[in-house]
Amino acid sequence: MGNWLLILTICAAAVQSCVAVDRGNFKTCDQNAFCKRQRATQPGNSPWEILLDSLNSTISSLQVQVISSRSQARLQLQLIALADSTLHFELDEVNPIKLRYRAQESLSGSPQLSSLKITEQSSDSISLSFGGTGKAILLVKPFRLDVYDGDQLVISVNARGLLNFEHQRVRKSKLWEAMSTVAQTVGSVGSSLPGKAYSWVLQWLPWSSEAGRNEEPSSEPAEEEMKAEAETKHPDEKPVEEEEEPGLWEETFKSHVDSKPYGPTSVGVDISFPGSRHVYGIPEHADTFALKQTKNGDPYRLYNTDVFEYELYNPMALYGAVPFMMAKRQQGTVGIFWNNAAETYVDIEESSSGSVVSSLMNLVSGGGNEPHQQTHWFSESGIIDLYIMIGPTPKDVVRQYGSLTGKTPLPQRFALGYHQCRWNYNDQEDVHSVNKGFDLHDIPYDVLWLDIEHTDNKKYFTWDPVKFPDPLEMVHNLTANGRKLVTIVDPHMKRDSSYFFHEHCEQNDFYVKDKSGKIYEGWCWPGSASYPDFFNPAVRDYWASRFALDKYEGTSLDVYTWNDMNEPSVFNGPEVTMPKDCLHYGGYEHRDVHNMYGMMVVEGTIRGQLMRSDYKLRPFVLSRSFFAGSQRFGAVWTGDNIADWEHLAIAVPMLLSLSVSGIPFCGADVGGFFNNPNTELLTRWYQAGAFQPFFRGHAHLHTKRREPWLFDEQTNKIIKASIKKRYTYLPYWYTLFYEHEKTAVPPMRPLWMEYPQDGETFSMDNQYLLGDSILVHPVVRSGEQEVSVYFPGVDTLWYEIETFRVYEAPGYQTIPVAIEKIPIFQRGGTIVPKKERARRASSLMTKDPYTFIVTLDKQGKAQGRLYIDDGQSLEYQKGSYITLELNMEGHTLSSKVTNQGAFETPESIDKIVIVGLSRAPSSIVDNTGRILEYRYDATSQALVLRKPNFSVSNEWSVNLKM
Ligand code: NBV
Repeated sequence: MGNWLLILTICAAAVQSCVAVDRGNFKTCDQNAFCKRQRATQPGNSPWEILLDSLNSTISSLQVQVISSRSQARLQLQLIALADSTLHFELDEVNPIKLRYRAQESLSGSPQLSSLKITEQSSDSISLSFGGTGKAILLVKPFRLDVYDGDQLVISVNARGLLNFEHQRVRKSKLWEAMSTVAQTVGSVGSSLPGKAYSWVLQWLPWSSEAGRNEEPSSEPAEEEMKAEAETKHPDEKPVEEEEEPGLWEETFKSHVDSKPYGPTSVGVDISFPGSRHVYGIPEHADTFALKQTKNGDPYRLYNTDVFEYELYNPMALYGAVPFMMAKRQQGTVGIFWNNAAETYVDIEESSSGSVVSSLMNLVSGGGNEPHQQTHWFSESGIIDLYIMIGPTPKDVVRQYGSLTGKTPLPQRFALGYHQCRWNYNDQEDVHSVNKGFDLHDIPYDVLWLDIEHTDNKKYFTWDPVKFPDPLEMVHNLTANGRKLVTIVDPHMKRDSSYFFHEHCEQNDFYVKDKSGKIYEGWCWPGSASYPDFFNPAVRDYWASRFALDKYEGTSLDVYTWNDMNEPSVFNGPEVTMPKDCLHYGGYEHRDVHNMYGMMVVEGTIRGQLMRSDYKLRPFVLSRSFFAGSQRFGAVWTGDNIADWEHLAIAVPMLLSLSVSGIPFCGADVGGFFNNPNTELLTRWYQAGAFQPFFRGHAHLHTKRREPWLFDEQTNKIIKASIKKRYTYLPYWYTLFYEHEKTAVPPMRPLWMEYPQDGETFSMDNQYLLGDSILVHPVVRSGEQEVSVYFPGVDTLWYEIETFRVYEAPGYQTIPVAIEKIPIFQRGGTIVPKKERARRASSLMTKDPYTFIVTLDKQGKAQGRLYIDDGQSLEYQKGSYITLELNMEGHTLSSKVTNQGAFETPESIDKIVIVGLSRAPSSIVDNTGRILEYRYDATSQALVLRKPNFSVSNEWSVNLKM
C-alpha cells in the first residue's frame, strides 16, 4: 500500500500532530524527465521556421507548416479566428506515428468561427486581422506569433524561442530491430510482406517519418514505393538520432516505473505578455492570487493529485487543474487557455529590461522598457492547443473564456445555502439529532452530507444496512423541513464479486486497463479497487443510469451527490494516482487524459441526476477534482485544508483563482478539515465562509464534533448570526449566479475586475467583491482588533452594512473588527436585494418578502437588479423567471420588470432602506398616489420605508418629496 497509507494511519491515530505534506510522495521538476528537458530548452535559439509554400487559408483559418532546421521535423500550424476576439492556435506533428490526444471535452461545444484575413504577406511575415481589433503577425524565421489588440502588442508566442515539440520517434533498440527486419524481409520475401505490417515498420523509420509527413498516418504507402524506399536506405546508413538520455523511454519514481511506450512526446512553448506585470489563474495551487516568479524554484504544476495536508505558498499541484491564465496590464487584460489534459507545468519569469520580448515591445510599441511577465508552458503529451483571448477588459476575457469552456448553470437555490458535513455522521440517529439540533438552536441549514462511512463497506450506491437501515425515512425527516441530503459517490470501485457495480464493469469491459491491457487494480478506501473508464461514453451512461431512483435505493429527488477522490486518488499509485501508462478508451494513455478524469466522472453524475428527474430539476454535484470545463457540471472545493489561520487566509486567493478561471461555484471547508479549530478561528471561518460562494462546514473523522451549539454561548451566537446573514443575502447570491450564467462574470471577483485600472488592487489577496456591490474583507488573523480595508473607486462611497457608516474611496481606512464583526461594505450607487428573515432552510423562504438596500452615490443615484424563479427547476431556461431593474434617481426609486415569463410568485417588497440621504423627505408617495410611512435616522442617514408591499411582478415607483 506504500507510504501513503502508513502516513494516513499515523495521522488518523494522532491527527493533531500530523501537519505537513510528505513532499517525497510528489515529484519535483528535477524528478520529472520531461519537465527537466523542457526547462532546459535554451532561449534565443529557435530552429523553427515557417514553410511559406505550404500556406493555405480559408475565410476563418490559416494552415501552414513549421519546420525545424535542426531535426527537419515538421509541425502543422493552424490559426483559427473565433468569435469574440479569440484566436485559436494549434500545433501538431505532421503525420505522427500515433495520433496525439486532443482535449475536446473541456469545450462546451464547437467554438463559433469568425473571419481571419491575411492583410499582408512577405518572405519574412504574414499579417492577419481577426475579431474587431485583433491583429496578428506570424514571423517566418524564427517562427513566432505576435498578437495585437489594436496597435498594442499583447501576447507573443515563441518570442523567446522555447518551442520544443518532441516528435514521436522509435526507440533506438527498436529502430535497429525494425530496420534489419525490413531489410531482411524486403530482401527475402519482398512483396509477400502484408501491406499493413510493411507500413507499420516503415513509419517507425526516421527517413520514412520525415518523408511521409504529408500523408495521413493511416494511409498505406504503395507497396512498390515502400520497397524502393527500404532498398535505398540500408541499415548501415545510420540515421541521425539523439543519444538516449535517461527518462525518455522509461522513468522511475520511488518504486513506480512508468513504461513510456511512446517515448518522449512533450510539447512546450513560451508565451509572453508585453505590458503585463501581473498574471493570475492556473488553479489549483495554494498560493498567492497574483502568481509568483518561478525562476528559483519549481514551476507551477498542474497534475491532479490527492495531496495529504497540503502546504501553502508553493507551486505544488493539487486536486484540480485549469490551464487558463489572465494577464493584466494597466490598460488591458488578455487570457490564454492551454487546452491540454496531460501533466503540465508553467514557469513564470519577469522579463528583465533588454530581454528579447522587451526589445521587441519597444520596437513595435515604442513603449518604455517596462518589465513584464514571460511564461513557459509545457505538457507531457498531447498537442499545443492554445486559445488566445484579447479582452480587453477582465470581464471581456472571462466572457471569451466562458464561451469556449462554458459557464456554471444557475444552481438550485438550496445549493447556495449552508451545508453541514462531517466525516462522518455515524448513523440515522446521528443525522436525526444533528438535524434537530439546527432547529432547536434556530440555525438555518439546507443540506446534510454523508461521507464514505454511510456505505456498505465502501461500495458506492449502497448503504450500511446496520447504521442506515431506512435511508428513505431519514431523507423524509430532512425534507420535512425543506432540507436535502448529499451522499458521497467516489469512482474507486470495490473489487468484490458480490458488488453489482463491479460485476457489471467486469462483464462490460468498463474498467481502465493497465499497460499490459489487464484491468487496472489500485488500492483505495474499499481495499482493492478498479476505476471505471469515464472516457468511454458507455461507462458514463452506465454510471448515470445508477442514479435512477429505482436503482440507487434509499434515495429520492432530494438526494444529491459528492464526487470525491476523482483525481483519481490511488493510495498505492505513483504520486497517489493512476500510473500514466494505464490505458483508456480510444487507445489513449492515462498520461494524455489524466487532468480530465475527475471532470468526466462528474459529467456522468450530472447526467444521472438530470435523467432521474426527467430533465426537470437542476442537478447538484460537488467535485474535488476538476479541469477547464468542470464549471459546466457544478461546484468544487479546495479539498483537505487544515484548521489554522493560514488556511483560512489562503481560501481567498484560492477561490479568486478559481473564480477568474471560469469556476465560480467554489468554497473551502469551513473550520478546516484536519485538526480542531479554536473558537475564535471557527467563528472567523464561519464569518468568511458566509460570504464565499460554496458554504460548507466539514471536518475529518478524528476531529471533535463541531456543530455550532457545542461551543460556548458567544461562539454559537456569532456562528448562528453569520449563517443567518448568509441567508439574508441569498436573493443577491442567486441573482449573481443567474448573471454568471449569462455573462460568465463570477460572483466572487477580484477588485480589479470592477476597477481594472486601479494598480493598488492588482496583487490584493485579502479582500474581494461579491458582484459589483459588496466588498468583503474577512478577518483571517488571530486576535485581530482592526483591519485596514482598501476602498476602490474614484469619488465612490462605501457603506458598512450594519451601521451604514460611510467611507470615501479610493484609499485605506482602519476598520474595527470586534469578534462579532464581519467587515462588509455596500458600494454607494447600488441596490442589493435581501430577505431579512432567515428561516430553517432556504426553501422555507421562497414566499417571504424582499428588502431592498439602496445605498446612494454622491449624486443620489443607485441601481440594482433582482432575479427570481422557482429555485429548483430547469423552467428558467425556457424563460420562466422574473427580472427587475431597480433605479433611484432624482429622489425617485422605481422598479421595472425586464422579464416576466410564465412564472408567478406571491413575493412582495415589504421594506426599502435608502442610505445616504442627508435629510428626511417631507413625504413619500408611490406611483398610485399612496402616501407611504417611513422612519429617518439622521445619524446613519438612513430612511426605512416600511410595508410598501409592492408585488415583485408589478412596476412601481416611490418619490421622496424633499
Ligand atoms: O471521504 C473522506 C474524505 C473526505 O471527508 C474529504 O472531504 C475528502 O477531501 N476524503 C477526502 C478522503 C480521505 C481524506 C484523508
